[in-house]
Amino acid sequence: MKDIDIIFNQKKIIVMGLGITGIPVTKMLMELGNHIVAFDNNTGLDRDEIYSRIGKIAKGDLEMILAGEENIDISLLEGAGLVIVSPGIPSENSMLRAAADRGIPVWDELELSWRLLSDKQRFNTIAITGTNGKTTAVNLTGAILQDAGMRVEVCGNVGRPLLNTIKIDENIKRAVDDNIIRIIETSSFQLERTYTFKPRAGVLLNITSDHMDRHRCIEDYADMKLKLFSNQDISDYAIVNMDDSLTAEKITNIKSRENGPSLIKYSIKKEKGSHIWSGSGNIYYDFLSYKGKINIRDALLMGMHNTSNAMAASAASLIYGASSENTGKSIRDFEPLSHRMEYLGEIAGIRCINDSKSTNPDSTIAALKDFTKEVTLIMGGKDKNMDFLPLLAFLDSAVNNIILIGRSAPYMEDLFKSKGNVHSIFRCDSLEEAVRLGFKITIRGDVLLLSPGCASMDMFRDYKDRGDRFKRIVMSFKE
Ligand code: UMA
Repeated sequence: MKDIDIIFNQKKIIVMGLGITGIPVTKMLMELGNHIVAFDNNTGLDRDEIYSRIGKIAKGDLEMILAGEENIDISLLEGAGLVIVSPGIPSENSMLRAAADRGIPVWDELELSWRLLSDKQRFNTIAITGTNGKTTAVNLTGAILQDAGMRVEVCGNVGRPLLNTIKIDENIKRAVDDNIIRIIETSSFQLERTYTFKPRAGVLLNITSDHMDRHRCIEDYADMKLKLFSNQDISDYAIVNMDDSLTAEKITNIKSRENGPSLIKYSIKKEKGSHIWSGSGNIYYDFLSYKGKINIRDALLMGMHNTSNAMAASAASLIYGASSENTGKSIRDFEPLSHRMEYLGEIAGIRCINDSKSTNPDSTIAALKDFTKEVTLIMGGKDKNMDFLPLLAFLDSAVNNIILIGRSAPYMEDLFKSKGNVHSIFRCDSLEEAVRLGFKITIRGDVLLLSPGCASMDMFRDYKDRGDRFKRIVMSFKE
């Protein structure tokens, strides 16, 4: 029996986590007639809502257990053939450790979905990973290929599991419809429990400090990201950002592999032996049989980091047959996504920008790169044991005032006061208070920027909730 056959054999399967991935996984496995035991450590989840999201399914059945980790009965693993785990659940979880001890396979939803794809469908995959810029890069690649007339599905960590793009034919035990190009945003959490994943084009945007509460150190985190390339062979492409020092260092491993993927390197300037570079409003490319230039002058996406994202998206799109002209037009027309350097306009004489998606120090660095001493920066939130030292130089060059919020505020205040050069550091208990202070202390014509560099969950539901509230508060100053 092949591994994937297990899901067609009406078996007992464990699903860990009933969130964005766990619910469609449970639904699909029930539709195939399996007996599902689903766990979630959040005892506050609404059972009725979960049942209604799964819908009425004639086949299969579901045993739902909502309990703290310490109250979960490991013996429920008895007779189970497979565990599908949500990305946010760490491998130290007692149920996962017990499954590993018993030799029961533990897969991420990405692994499950990948095993259901046909060879042609796998050939039509682009996977994009990196600490920052993933969501912009997948959406931009999707826009380019769609504008070029192709059928595309943007999925993965972007908030839409790969499984949601798949329709299974039980007779052939595979997904149907070969003519879709799937662009998959891939996180380190997903890659951790992925084994056979082999995208035709893999893109690594950057690796900087993030999720250090989950991965023990930056090396472990980098190793997870590099799993993107580990199954690739000579028929595949590894597209990498040479401006990112850790990425540039780690790709030696890809270079030295016999029959490894074609390495396509990009950087803002040509010097780094790159195949793709930028200059005078253009992206230039010269790799394999591809050579030409793409006009990106007056693109709506701002900043050098976005030129870099555009180079990555261009490389992946050219491989799938997009032309220079179409690619340039799609990049120029692409509107920045909400909560990512989203310009809210000049309000009470102050330029306001919502960059709530910044959840690690490097994304705040990217936000500050285009400014000189003109920014009042609102930052702080839930820290993930990240390294804030590289941020200091950019605070120095771009920021006049720092307003700190959230759980990390005391730590950051100490760090910035002892090591940095920005003297105006304030602490506020709420975002409302921070914005009010921001309008008071920012000079007319300068910038009020929310770029927290931290996760949001200490004060908000998620980064979108944080950004939406920022926008509402800022807009109230219009009057
Ligand atoms: N849960 C437990 N025990 C735990 C942890 C979580 O029972 O120890 C439960 C939670 O109560 C929740 C469920 O597991 O009900 C699922 O939570 P989850 O957050 O792990 O997973 P999903 O809701 O399935 O969402 C995941 C990604 N979440 C994470 O990686 C944490 C989503 O990325 C992704 O959009 C979605 O799959 C679809 O692929 C979010 C994210 O924050 C946006 N990603 C990180 C990032 O971008 O930095 C990696």
